[in-house]
Amino acid sequence: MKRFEDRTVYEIYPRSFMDSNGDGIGDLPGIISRLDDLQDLGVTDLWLTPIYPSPGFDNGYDVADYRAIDPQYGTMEDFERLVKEADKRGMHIMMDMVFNHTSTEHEWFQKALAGDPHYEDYYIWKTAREDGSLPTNWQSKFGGPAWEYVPEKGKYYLHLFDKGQADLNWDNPAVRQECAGIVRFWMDKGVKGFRFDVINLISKAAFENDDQGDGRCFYTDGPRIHEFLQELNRNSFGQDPAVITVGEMSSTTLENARQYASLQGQELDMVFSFHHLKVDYRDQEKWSDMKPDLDELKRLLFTWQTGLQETDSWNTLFLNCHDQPRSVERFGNVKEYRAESAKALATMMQMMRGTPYLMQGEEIAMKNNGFTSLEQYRDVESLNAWNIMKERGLEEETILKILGSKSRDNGRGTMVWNSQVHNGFTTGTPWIITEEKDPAWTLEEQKKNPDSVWNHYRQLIAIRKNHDSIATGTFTPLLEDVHGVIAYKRTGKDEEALVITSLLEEPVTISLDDAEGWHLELSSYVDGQNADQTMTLRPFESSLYFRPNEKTEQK
Ligand code: TEU
Ligand code: CA
Repeated sequence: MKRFEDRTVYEIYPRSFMDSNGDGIGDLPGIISRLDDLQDLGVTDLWLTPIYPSPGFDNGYDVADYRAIDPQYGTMEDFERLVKEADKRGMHIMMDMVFNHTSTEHEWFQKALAGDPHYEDYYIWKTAREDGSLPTNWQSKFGGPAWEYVPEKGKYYLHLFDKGQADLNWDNPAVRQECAGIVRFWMDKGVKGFRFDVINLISKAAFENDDQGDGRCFYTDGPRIHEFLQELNRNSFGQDPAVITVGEMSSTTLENARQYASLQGQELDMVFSFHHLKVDYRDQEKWSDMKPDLDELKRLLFTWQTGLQETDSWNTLFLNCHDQPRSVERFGNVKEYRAESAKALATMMQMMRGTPYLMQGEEIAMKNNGFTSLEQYRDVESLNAWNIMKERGLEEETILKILGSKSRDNGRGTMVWNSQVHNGFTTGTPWIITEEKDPAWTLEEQKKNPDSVWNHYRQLIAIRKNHDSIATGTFTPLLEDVHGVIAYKRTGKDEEALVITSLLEEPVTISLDDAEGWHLELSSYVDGQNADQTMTLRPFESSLYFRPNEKTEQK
């Protein structure tokens, strides 16, 4: 029986989706007003990034209260209405659980600061080393040291992200019970999915032997991580088989992912790993300017596809999220082949084995923001990166170019609904600037055009629902040695699928050993080509073919 194999998740970044009251910030009534568009697209689950009360140093990933709605997004009644209205349209809500850290404005941290020992033990405190230096050399993911000093206590607290995000002490059973209780609270509200933020960082190793690299080896996939996830599963979402879960697993290994995402279901349903989105980091440095390494991209996609399949574990399929620049600019070509490259990337990703996660705006090939000055940026990581790159001595022009291609704000632009003011996102002043001048690229126009990127996404989502070979078939890599071409086969009970995608800007000729009997289902070009023993693929040409599989024919 299928649980999530035929589902497609759509990420909503509520701040940038739809503003209903003209304050320039997207909100829950705005989302409700757009549910019909999402139903038309065919997505089944809506992942909302955090909408809890928060001081907003990291756009809501600094949670001050896990059981309430931030007034800027609406009320709990609005949320309950959203669940109901989504349900009416066959869609489920997935909530974002930020359990590695809380906001320093959270009641627990405030009580800890005030000296309540019960709550002090919810966080990770250390004194300086004997020579007066920081407790360890660990670095914050947003730059600078991961320790913040609290003079009244004479101690430091750990923050792997912003100093407004204090890391929780998961070795304390009370913290684990609180988190399970929060999951159950949202399950009681009808939530049927959970995305767990940086969840493989929650188990910190003993602090004695520090000073290795930036410290990440001490807490990435830490010593008790599998135990913690199994316990959370038992005490919350594992009690309802309809709930689906995904862990954001920054830099996890394939070996760990196999266990996190085993279809046996003791931990999570699936994980996001980001290795394939670091193929344009020069020497692993994000703040660098580099074209993606397509050979490495293919190697990683195939390794994770076959690696998870071997142990009957499940994958996620994505190139976009609110932390990533837009894939159509990163791997495609928005100037000459915006439609073809957006469609090719979508086909290549979504037809693999796993659950697709789309980022709002991806389905209309939204571009990066094209910011030209620092003032336009909002993201804490980008603002810190500016300073870090300045210290490295980079020219401002170079820094702006790197931010322009790598900043998280690129994925956070406001939705391009139509050709009205601010593309229909708000009647007020948007919190971040996005502008699409060409009406052809708005959602409204793309819905009318059968050859649009939006319609291509709609077809892919429907194909997953109607074809077992795509939902549950096995994955076999093809053409492994052909540079820039990503090809594979999916084999189901009655049918096989063949997907061939060129990510190159120039034509490429390939030979196909097994070219018989395929019929073309979908192409990134309006005039797609049939499968043949020798084929010349045009720039960003991607094709999906089906045929009955041999076993069925023999019957
Ligand atoms: O992100 C985790 C993470 O490690 C990276 O996405 C990181 O933010 C950055 O891209 C490194 O260059 C999650 C959330 O998705 C992100 O929005 C939050 O800022 C972060 O956790 C902290 O909660
Ligand atoms: Ca609003």
